[in-house]
Amino acid sequence: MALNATTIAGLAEHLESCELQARDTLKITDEHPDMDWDDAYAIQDEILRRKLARGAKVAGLKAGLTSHAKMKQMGVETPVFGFLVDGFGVPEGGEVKVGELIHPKVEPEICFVLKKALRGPGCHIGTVLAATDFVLPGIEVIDSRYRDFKFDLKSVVADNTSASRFVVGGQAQPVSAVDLRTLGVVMEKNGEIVSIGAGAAVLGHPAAAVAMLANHLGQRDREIPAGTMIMSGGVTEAVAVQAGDHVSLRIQGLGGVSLRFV
Ligand code: 0L1
Ligand code: MG
Repeated sequence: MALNATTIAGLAEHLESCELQARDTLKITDEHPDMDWDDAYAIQDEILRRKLARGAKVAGLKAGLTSHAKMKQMGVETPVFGFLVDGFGVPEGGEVKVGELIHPKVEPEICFVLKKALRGPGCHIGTVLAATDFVLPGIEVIDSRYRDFKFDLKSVVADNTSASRFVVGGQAQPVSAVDLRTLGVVMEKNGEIVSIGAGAAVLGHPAAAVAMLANHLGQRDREIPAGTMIMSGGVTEAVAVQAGDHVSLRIQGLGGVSLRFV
């Protein structure tokens, strides 16, 4: 690691304050160009520790930048991983207050809920499917704390991969009931289709993103516990939203979910 504990704690406090106060910042690698991946995930861990100390509960995990559309949109080539806490969750059809956010965008997600823990290394699509209880649709609201979404991957990881709000719902199905590669995904904003995709847009198979997450955590001697909900990454590029927008997502065979921005 290139950063000491004091610097990591200070950067976590800075990024979380930006999140809580809806204030943007320049990417942190501008001042810490030597920051490495372990530093980036240590800052993210410290943000989680701060939230848990205030009573938050982990609500799930996320993989990000797992589709070519998202990678191209953000000019990057590697998936990243983050966490969700209960305060990020929005009820189905519920409201997201844009005044609490900086520059929110929405993306359609295929979400997995595990019945068995997954521990890497060595996880693959097969082990993920065997460990999955059900899949269901979700909308992730991302809100990078970096000005104009200008960042590099280490800065994004430190910023908990832009995690902000999410909704899950629809019609949960066992993985045996769907072909996760050909699942059609349609997202609408204010009644107009804004993105269309299929499950295979996520690393060829969305379970591959969950396997990558398990292998990533395995390198840190951690696992994905049974019962965890995992967002496997935006199927399409993210779409900007503002107050007054209504966003709905339908995923073939899994029903739909929606959000209103106020
Ligand atoms: O969920 C995601 O795809 C996170 C992406 C992080 C970068 C961004 O803010 O687009
Ligand atoms: Mg996402």
